Amino acid sequence: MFDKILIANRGEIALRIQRACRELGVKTVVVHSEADTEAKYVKLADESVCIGPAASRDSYLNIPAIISAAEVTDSEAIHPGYGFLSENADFAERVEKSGFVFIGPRPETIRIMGDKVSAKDAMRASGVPVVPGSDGALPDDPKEIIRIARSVGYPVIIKASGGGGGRGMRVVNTEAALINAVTMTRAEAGAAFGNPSVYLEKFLENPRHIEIQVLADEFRNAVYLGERDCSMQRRHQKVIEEAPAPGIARRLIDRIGVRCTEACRKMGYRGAGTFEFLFEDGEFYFIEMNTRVQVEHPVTEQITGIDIVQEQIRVAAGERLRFKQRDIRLAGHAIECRINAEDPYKFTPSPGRITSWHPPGGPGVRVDSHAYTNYFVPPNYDSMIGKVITFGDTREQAIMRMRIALSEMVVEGIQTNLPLHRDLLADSSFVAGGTSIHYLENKLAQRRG
Ligand code: MV4
Repeated sequence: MFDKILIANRGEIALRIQRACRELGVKTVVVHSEADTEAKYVKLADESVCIGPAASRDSYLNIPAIISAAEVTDSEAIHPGYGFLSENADFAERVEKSGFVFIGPRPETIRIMGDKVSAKDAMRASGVPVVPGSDGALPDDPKEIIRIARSVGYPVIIKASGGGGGRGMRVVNTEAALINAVTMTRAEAGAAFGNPSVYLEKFLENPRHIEIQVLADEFRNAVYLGERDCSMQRRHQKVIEEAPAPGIARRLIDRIGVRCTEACRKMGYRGAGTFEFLFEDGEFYFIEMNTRVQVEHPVTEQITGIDIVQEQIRVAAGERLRFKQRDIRLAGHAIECRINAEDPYKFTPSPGRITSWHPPGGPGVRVDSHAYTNYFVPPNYDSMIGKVITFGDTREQAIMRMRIALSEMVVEGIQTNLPLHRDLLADSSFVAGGTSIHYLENKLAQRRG
């Protein structure tokens, strides 16, 4: 096991990684910006290094500063958390070239998954079902593009190979609009990602977002830890996640999960990863793979009893996975509400000083947050200030516990989205389960109109 790990992130995930390290007996170094100097999780770390001003590009995205911090503190490995540099293949490569372990997959794997066309190619090769479409980048010839779209059938969606997470996409309903949409998406993709390559897919109109969590070691052992339903989202920002996904037969999930682990073995995948699928009419369609730990990993931890962050660190240190697929047992149900410092219905950010912070507690309640009374939420970063996770034997119990947790929780001094969460936990469609990716935006539009 490592002696010391550097955490190249901030906020709740920096604290989460620190806790995993403590349990493993690993010392921690936290790097931070000038805006995060006073944060309690920075003071809790064994060591901390200020790596630059508040702006992310000068601190949390400053690769030379992070590598220097690892050198001066004699760290052995770097955990990138989520966001920031976590899926930057060049960063992973420079970490390894500098003699440190990157806690995540090999740089080549990150690069393949970062290019959505090559990611889909890799999945197809392993028998993971993908959305029907161009099976590769679109050619230049308009006649060829028209032929492909006809064979797929309208509506179609044009996506940038270098995009992902909802960036660089355009829906096309008719042949008349096709070529212009391809031209525009190419131009935007070239400017935004330095890669004008685009591909085409059948547009699924009312899917759910279901993702499968995997863990793999460097000896080609891989397991899947069930699925998460992340359909409750607004503008590609997830709001509530849960595990398991309501109403999907276990044998269907198992069939896809096995394919995901086969893909991991074939790629030589190492670490934690997530296969994202759209689920419609009983079928799974792969869209993207995330090569990092995700915000919503706790719901999977609660139903499997596996500490995903500790396992990431163990496999990065060269250990073998400590369980086989038959050892993975799913029990109960978990729900996560992301708590954001924002106006609950206008969604404008609400940074500032938290004058009182009363987190919930009791049976089946977990709070992952770096916030506290008198904590100042900086305006420079993502607005998420924590996560409330509840779990129970059944979905009904997890829902009841979440309602109680949300009713107990008090945050003063800033606005939060707690009122939205209280609304959603009382929403009859949410309670019934199985809402699509468009549900929340439609609900919010009705509220307005
Ligand atoms: C799609 C789709 C419908 N059909 N692809 C958006 C984020 C990116 N990961 C992929 N996205 C979508 N791809 C096809 N062929 C609809 C979306 C989509 C979406 C997906 C997951 C979660 C929320 C979403 C919100 C809008 C659109």
